[in-house]
Amino acid sequence: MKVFPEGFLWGGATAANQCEGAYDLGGRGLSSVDTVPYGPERMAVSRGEKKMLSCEPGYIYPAHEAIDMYHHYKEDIRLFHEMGFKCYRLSIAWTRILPDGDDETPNEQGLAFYEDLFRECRKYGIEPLVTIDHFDTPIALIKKYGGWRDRRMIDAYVHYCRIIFTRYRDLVKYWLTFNEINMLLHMSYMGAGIVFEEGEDREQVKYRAAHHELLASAKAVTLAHELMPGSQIGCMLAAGQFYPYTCNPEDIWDGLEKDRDNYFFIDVQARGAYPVWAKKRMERSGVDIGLTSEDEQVLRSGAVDFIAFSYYCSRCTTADPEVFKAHARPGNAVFRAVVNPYLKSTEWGWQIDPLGLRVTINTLYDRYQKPLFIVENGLGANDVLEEDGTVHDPYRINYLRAHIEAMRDAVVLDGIPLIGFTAWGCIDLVSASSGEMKKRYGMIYVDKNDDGSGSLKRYKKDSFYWYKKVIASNGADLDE
Ligand code: BGP
Repeated sequence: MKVFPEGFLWGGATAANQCEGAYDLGGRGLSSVDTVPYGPERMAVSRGEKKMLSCEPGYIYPAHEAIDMYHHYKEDIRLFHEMGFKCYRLSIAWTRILPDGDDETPNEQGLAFYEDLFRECRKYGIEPLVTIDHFDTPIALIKKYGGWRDRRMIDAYVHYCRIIFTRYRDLVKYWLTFNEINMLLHMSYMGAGIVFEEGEDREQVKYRAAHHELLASAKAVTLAHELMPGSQIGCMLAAGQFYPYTCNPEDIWDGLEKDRDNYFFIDVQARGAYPVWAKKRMERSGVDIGLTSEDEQVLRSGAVDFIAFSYYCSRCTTADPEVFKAHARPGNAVFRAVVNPYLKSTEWGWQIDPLGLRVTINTLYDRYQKPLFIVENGLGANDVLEEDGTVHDPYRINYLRAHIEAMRDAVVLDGIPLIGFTAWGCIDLVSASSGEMKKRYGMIYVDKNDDGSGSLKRYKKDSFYWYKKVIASNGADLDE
């Protein structure tokens, strides 16, 4: 059965800070994620509520070694090829290229590292999909400017883009400007290098930073088209529709407003202008982003070519504070939401909703009419490595199968143009929200533990063989 279009980009996704390690090798400078510790303070640092701009004694910083892909990338890409990957999404660590974020001359060792990595992909016919900034702000720029709160970040970012576009124009066609750009509202240090100061208006700081990232993104799109004709450059949303908890119109409105918090970013990146409601909303809450007519021109000419997104789960919301209190998602969740009683949850409390993926795909296409790309989806679970080196992960296969089926329905039944699907953390890596290794997403197991111990040896899980079959059949064979 022919289901997915010819050339559909099947593959996997990672991010530099979650897998490379070698944080102080090859001339690399310190980056925001390098100072986000494992343990109870991680969320406060990620949100910009606790200042930690250097590595302090007594803490574990998972990004420092991660799974040491810096030294294992040839082996890892070979394994991706064995699975049949057509595409590999990765991010460039800004400070490998520019250790201080805005150095005049780039670091040749960093440039050479990615050049070799891209060549390795090309050798196997794997299309690289590159995230320019995946939770990655150079510490030197955080110290100099206070992160993306400052407009001068835009020039630093464009300078970085010019360097990588020029160097990799013959090796990379697909680019993403910022990973999960809407995350800066929730994890402001991770998403924008922001540490809040005592008593400052946080909404004002966040939306200014958002405006600066949106301008930087638009400029990157324009520059990419100029320097790399034929390149495709996209935005990237942490997606997942908000469902109203009941059909009470108050809940419907609440859902619409919460969705707008996220679409706010993509509306600008896809259409090249702020929507009317966004301007009014900022005006009502006294937020001034410093929008000029020149900015409007920049945004207009820098609309993206495609919409990429991550999807793990849908979200559920209520306008009633009592209902919220009674049903709030447990733990330190990134998105505030209530538990959807119709859905099961993962070990980490993320609700499993494959049909929600079809809902999300359709909503995004209705809204933007641009090709879509699912660049993250997967299940974080506590896998067991057996004595004989096998890992049995039927739960991951079930999760992925159900989501690929929903994606197939969106493509085949609804006719939505989808460029590809890259499963998140195709090889085990550090969890962004929790810093854990034991929250594993991979089809390849890496022997590395939360306390930093482990041989770093790679093992194929059952899902490895299953995904290989899925890709070989272009999505027609989803059976185990
Ligand atoms: C997204 C990020 C990724 C990744 C993923 C899974 O928010 O883009 O970096 O980590 O979520 O989340 P986690 O690692 O917190 O389980």
